[in-house]
Order: sequence, then C-alpha cells, then structure tokens
Amino acid sequence: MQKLFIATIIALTISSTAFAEKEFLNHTRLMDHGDGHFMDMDGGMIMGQNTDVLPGGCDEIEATEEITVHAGHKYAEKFPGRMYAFDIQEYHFKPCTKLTVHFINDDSIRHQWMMHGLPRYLYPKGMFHMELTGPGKISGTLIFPPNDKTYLVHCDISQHMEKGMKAQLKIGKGSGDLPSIPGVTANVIQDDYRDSIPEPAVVAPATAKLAAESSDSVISGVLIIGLAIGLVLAPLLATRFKGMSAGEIVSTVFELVAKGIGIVIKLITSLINLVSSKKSIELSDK
Ligand SMILES: [Cu+2]
Repeated sequence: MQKLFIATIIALTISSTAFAEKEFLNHTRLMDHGDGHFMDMDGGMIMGQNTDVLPGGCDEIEATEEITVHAGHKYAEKFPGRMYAFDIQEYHFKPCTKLTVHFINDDSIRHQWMMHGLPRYLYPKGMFHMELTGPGKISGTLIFPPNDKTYLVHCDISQHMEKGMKAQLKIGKGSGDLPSIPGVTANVIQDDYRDSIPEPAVVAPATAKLAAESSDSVISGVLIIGLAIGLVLAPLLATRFKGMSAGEIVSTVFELVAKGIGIVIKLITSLINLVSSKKSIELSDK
C-alpha cells in the first residue's frame, strides 16, 4: 500500500511538469560568448549581434528602428496548409539601418528568427539569429549593409520554414521576391485540393508504355551488339578451350578478363595523357 502511494505521488509529479504550461521568460540576462554570440541557460540565444560596427559602404547609421515579431502556430491559421508562421511576412528598411528586433515566441516549442546572406566579414556565417526554446522574449540588434537586397528570414528548426515560418526582408529596393512567403508570394509547390487530379489508373498505362518502349530499345541496341560479339568470339573460344578441364577453362577466362581490363586501363590512361598534353600546348600558346 505504501509502495502504491509513493508510485502515485511520483507519477503525478512527472505528469504535472510534463503537461504544465511553460512559463513565459524574458531573456534579458545573457552571457556574452564573443563575436556577437549571447546565450542563457533557459534556451535564449542571439548570434551575430552588432550594435556599433558600420558595414563597409555605410558612412553612418541612416536610421534606427525597432520591431516586435511574434512566432507561433496561431499566426499560420490564415494561411491554409501552413502550420507555423511569424506575424509579419515582409519587412522594408533603408540601407545602413540599425535594427533592434524584439522576438517573441508564443508557442511552447523552439522557434527562431534567422536572417541569411549578410556580409561574412561582419556577421559570422553570414547570419543574424535569435532563438527561444519556449514562450518568451529576446531582443537583438544588427546593422544592415548599404546594398539593395532581399534577405531570407526563417525559422531553421526542421520543417518549420516549409510549414510557413518564412519571411523576406528588403533593404532599399530589395533584389526581387523570394518564393513561398505566406500571403506574399506563390508557393513553389502548390497544394492541390481539386477532385480532378488524375487517378493512378490513368497514369499507369502511360508508365507501362514507357517501360515497354525502353525494353524495346534494349532489344534492338545493346542485345544485338552483345549477340554479334558472342557470335564472333564463340568459335575463337571453342578452339582455345578444346580439351581443357572445367577448372582450366575458368582460370583461362579470368586471365582473359584481367588482360582485357589491363588493355582498357591503358587505353584510358593514354587518352587522358593525350587530352592533358593538348591542354598544356594550348596554355603555352597564350
Ligand atoms: Cu520554428
């Protein structure tokens, strides 16, 4: 009875921690790991933070901006077929803007706000990245380069971008649009819910026909060449193997194959030599 009581207490304790709503955390005290990399022990992280170094081509900070971005399942509800989204899908900023992003995760799972394509001399791996392992808020700052460019913003957790957590950030005029930005640009792979999608039965005969055609071509091409070689070689081999035991025939066949491979390798080597010697002649002409 006492054991049962203890077991019940343990089970209740475990399940209550597993099902409890995760607490909203404000990640303000992060450890500085150098190179703009900040972390805390509660799943908050910033990579590529830059508050003061001007990118090449910027004479000064043109504008100082602040935005708040939410990440969560509920923001995907207005995009049919999507699972996760940011509350903003498109951003516009002036070149050389200093931007502070207040990133809020509304879900009890891990999300990121990750930007790619930044200059690597200033941003390690060309990236500015914020991450939260559960509900919470984190703030990071970066300074944009002067060029008109469209940057990809996404969550890099497996399948989160494909499921909708994707946006684009345009500096100046940008450099075009990225595909599959929910509500902004068309999907690369468009979901199709029509009931007129061809039945597999319609597709099958076409596939069968293709297979038949390809097997036809095998008969007319490779098979005929093989038969011709066989017909020529048969009498030669017959004289060669006359009076031999099965073992002797096998060893002779292996010998012949080895010789054949040797000849092929020699041919390839001489061909390579020919090509490379030609190249060196061309180079010396220049
Ligand atoms: Cu995510």
